[in-house]
Order: sequence, then structure tokens, then C-alpha cells
Amino acid sequence: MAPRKLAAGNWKMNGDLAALEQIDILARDHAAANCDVLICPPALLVHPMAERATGIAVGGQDCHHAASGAHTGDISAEQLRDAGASHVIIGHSERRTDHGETDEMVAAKAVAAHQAGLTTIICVGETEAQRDAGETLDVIASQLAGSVPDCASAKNTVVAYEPIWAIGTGRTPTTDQIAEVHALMRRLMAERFGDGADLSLLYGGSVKPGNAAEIFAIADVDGALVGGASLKASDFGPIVSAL
Ligand code: G2H
Repeated sequence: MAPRKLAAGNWKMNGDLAALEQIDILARDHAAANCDVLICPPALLVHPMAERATGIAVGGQDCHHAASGAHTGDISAEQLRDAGASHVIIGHSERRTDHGETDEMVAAKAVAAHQAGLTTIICVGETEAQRDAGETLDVIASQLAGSVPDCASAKNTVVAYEPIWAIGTGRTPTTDQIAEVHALMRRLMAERFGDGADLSLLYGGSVKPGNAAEIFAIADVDGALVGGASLKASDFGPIVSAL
């Protein structure tokens, strides 16, 4: 099985009920896309989006590691699944920074998501200081080892490389820099999991209609996790088409 191609949108804390019309446009224009198309809206929009989306998968942006219980303000993987989600982003750098999520916490959430039947998109990425210090490959290897649980497989896990300094900044790594990290991720996943070579590997960080084709042409890039440019179908559509 070759890695599946995936164009994933991460709306972060943006969007409202009126924004769901963007899904109608995407569904209309990309019914025959060459890739899987996924939107991860704020949690409140997961259910209405899943009810409305045709041919577009819907995911959460985080989940708790417990299936239920006294965790005020949190959402479980089971609840996401019940609301119609098929995927969940885990360990985005904004969660790691804003909520102090460690690799260990990310792995525990991923286990919970897999137990609920969700596909996880597990995020890793270096800071600018780590890249400048020549630590990028070590950081990525360490994050993968700590964040991707033993129950991962190509069927339930996608990995996203998101260099923190490229997120929402308009800056992107060079194609060689992306290729180097993705080759490492491919090798490490293949070494660790029986079907690890088949995991989909996404690039994320300032992907736009204007740079998507160049990024998708890089070896071992199977798609993108897109933030700002996923909010409007007029931006995300061309990215889907480029994959
Ligand atoms: C990286 C990405 C989406 P943006 O966080 O996950 O956001 O495309 O806005 O850089």
C-alpha cells in the first residue's frame, strides 16, 4: 500500500457556523480530488460540519487521553468520533506551547484516539533556534520516538512535519530541508512499524496556493496540513488540486 495523499485543513480557533459554506464549495469543486480532503474545525463545528460535508472528512484539533470523566473543558476522542470526526490532530506545536503538552502526553492522547477509532495526525517540528543549532534531525527523531505510540500503523496514523518557525509566518524551509526531514521520518517509521513505510507524511507551515505544487513534488511528502490557507475554499481548493 502506498501512502495515501491527504490535504488537511486546520482551522485552529477560526470559523463559525456561517463559515460552513466553505465546505459546500469544497465539496462541489473537489468531489473528484486525487487525494483525501480533511478539515479540522474548532470542536463546536465538528458535528455540523460532519453533517453537512459530502466527500470531505472532518477531524478534531485535540482530544483528552481519557475516554470520559471529570475533565472540565476537555473533549474525548470518543466524543469526537460520536460527533462525526474521523481524524484528530495531536501534538500541534500550538498545543505543546499553549498547554505544555509533552511527547508523553501526545502519545497518550494518540492511544486514546486510536482506541476510539480515529486516525491521528501527530505533529512534530523544530524551533528556529534548534534549526540554527543544527539539531533539527535529532529533535524530530526524539519527538517521533516519544509522540508516536506503539499502536500506530499506516491505517491509523499520519505524521505532520511542521517547523515551528514556518507556522503562520509566510516562511517555508527549502525543498532540500523538507526532503531531509521527510526522508528521516520515512526511515524511522519504516524501521519501527511493520507498515511504517506506508504512513502518510504531511508538511505543514505556511503552505499556500502559490507554493503547494513545489512542496508536493518533494520526495516523501504525501500532502499538507494547512492552517491559514484552509479557511477559504478559494485558497484551499487550489492546494487540494495541486496534490
Ligand atoms: C501550521 C499550519 C497548520 P499555517 O500550524 O497546521 O498553519 O499554514 O497557517 O502555517
